[in-house]
Amino acid sequence: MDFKVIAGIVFLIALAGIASYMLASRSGGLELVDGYVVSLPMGGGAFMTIHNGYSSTVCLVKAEIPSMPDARVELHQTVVDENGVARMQPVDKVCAGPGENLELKHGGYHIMIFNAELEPGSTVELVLYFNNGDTLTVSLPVKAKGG
Ligand SMILES: [Cu+2]
Repeated sequence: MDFKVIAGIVFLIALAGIASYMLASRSGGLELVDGYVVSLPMGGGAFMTIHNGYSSTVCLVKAEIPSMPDARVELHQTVVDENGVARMQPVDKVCAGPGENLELKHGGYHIMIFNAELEPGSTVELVLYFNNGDTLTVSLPVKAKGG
């Protein structure tokens, strides 16, 4: 083999190494970017952004508040009907594509908490369950409505 062939092989091996490193560093899992809970008379609403670092779509399928076993926690979506009235409906899952953010925000998907007293200024811990078997525990600050 002459030098050019050897140099070419060395270059390809280096490329393969870089590619596998990039793949490995991208399978970083799920990470909370930001979030908070709004206190409401009957419970509250949880809003947050979770980054999906996986190379496949991941869906949030369930949420719990372990410190409040009586609380009912549902995944909701706000939809505007044909009369322009915004309503909330339960959904099975909220998904994020590979490398994308899972967004729970006002006017869209959110976590609804019933039968719980959430005190503004306190912190509430939610456990989030995903369809790939992952669980993510997040501590979120509780805010007053409009605050
Ligand atoms: Cu809701």
